Amino acid sequence: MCEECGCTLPEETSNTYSVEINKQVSAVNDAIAQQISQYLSEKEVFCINVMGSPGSGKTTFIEGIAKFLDTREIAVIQGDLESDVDKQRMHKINIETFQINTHSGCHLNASMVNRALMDLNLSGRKYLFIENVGNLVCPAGIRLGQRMNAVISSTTEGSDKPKKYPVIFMNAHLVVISKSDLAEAVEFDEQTYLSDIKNINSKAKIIKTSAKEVESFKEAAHYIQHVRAHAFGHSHDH
Ligand SMILES: Nc1nc2c(ncn2[C@@H]2O[C@H](COP(=O)(O)OP(=O)(O)OP(=O)(O)O)[C@@H](O)[C@H]2O)c(=O)[nH]1
Ligand SMILES: [Mg+2]
Ligand SMILES: [Zn+2]
Ligand SMILES: [Zn+2]
Ligand SMILES: [Zn+2]
Repeated sequence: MCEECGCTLPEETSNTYSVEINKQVSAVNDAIAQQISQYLSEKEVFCINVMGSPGSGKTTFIEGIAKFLDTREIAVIQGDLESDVDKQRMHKINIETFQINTHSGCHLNASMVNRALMDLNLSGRKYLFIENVGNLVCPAGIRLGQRMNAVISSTTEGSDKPKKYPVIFMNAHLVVISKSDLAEAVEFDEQTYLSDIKNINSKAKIIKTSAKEVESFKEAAHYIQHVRAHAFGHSHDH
């Protein structure tokens, strides 16, 4: 059973005892996340928790926006059940990356991020991207010390995702509609999608991207730059 998100908690065992354990585990996680947040803030490293279904385009998103940022200013933590495939992709574009393998774990937690931070060199970094385990449910409520939640949601998953998985969208600062080049082929209903998001979370910034179009990642890169400047009180042009 996952005591953090409680995702595999069978109904008959979700008694007061397991609910209590769940709360305690979550309090410990939040305390570590708070420390991470403070540590990163002191260094003015802006942390983005990149979430979304398996294959939605999370790694592609980081690759895409890295083209509009200085890669020396980026560090990445990759979370996957197994393999270092995504870490290798980051290395290909010269981004320092720490790979976490959760084995059966359905999301990252703050103590995993804490471990990764012991290894990562943050000097000169402005951005820390944490690519969470591909999952539209469990990562939603687990704090990692991030300043921004980005949900990568691809057209190929269908336009009903905000309605069916509201929690992750509710907490998103940035929603990226990825694979927009495939929208027509999969009959993605953008109007329904956008109006559902508006109902769930009217403040989320929504950006469309396509891996086939390098320029489509520019807006997201600038948005992240901009929010970072605000977060650390830097003066900047609009
Ligand atoms: N046509 C098209 N394909 C895309 C786009 N973005 C990603 N893909 C493809 O979708 C697949 C998954 O992309 P990734 O970026 O690896 O997705 P991910 O969310 O990081 O996947 P996991 O880490 O395994 O959860 C790859 O084959 C990509 O080439 C896009 O905008 N258009
Ligand atoms: Mg990936
Ligand atoms: Zn969990
Ligand atoms: Zn889970
Ligand atoms: Zn501003």
